[in-house]
Amino acid sequence: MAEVKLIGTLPSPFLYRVIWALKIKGIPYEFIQEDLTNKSPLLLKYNPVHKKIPVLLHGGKPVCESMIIVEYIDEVWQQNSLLPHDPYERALARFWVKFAEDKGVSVWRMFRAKGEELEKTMKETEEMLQTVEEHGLGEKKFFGGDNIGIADIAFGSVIYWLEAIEEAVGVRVIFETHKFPRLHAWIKNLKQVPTIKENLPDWDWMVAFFRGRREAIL
Ligand code: GSH
Repeated sequence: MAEVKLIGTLPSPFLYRVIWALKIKGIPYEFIQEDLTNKSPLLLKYNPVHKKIPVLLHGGKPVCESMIIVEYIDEVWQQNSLLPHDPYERALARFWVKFAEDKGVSVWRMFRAKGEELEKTMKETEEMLQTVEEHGLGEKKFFGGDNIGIADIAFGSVIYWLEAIEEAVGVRVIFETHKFPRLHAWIKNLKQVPTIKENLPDWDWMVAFFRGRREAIL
């Protein structure tokens, strides 16, 4: 098996998508910690377009963009499939991945906002959660049914980080309204999957990290 390396910075939610996929597949890898305040020649060489982490190196070849990396991992290592085999189910999974990509950014806008802008981004985040609650989850354990799949990986990094961002920003509107029983059940299911549970950033450290970053930005 070609050597696998992962360039990333903790506690990036995009990085964790890739970590989870590698762990679910049982692929050993070397982690290379990147300093985003002083980007390394390695990162600039392997992701010259966006200069962002995560970057997966497989046999020396780079793959960029977290969800593209997750799909790549799923294609190369076929055990514990993350995408369904059925074409229609596959399309549905990709639909929710795209939704997470398009709408999940409101969480990061929340992190960087205050006052009216914060209110606006919280509303956008709430609308995103409402849509997932109504149309994404149904009565299923995970997006695709009984097993964790690609849409869970995409949303896991949005929702778990949202909980930490709420803590850091000091707003608890979204997660204390109990408007989202399916989402709450889903996140509980997700955190019970051993490969996820064992590979989450330390909660207190992450909240302190985001608090510090927010103070520095605003
Ligand atoms: N769409 C990208 C993905 O899914 O991989 C987003 C990756 C991303 O935003 N990474 C951040 C980064 O590298 C860290 S969380 N930022 C450096 C920069 O913007 O210069």
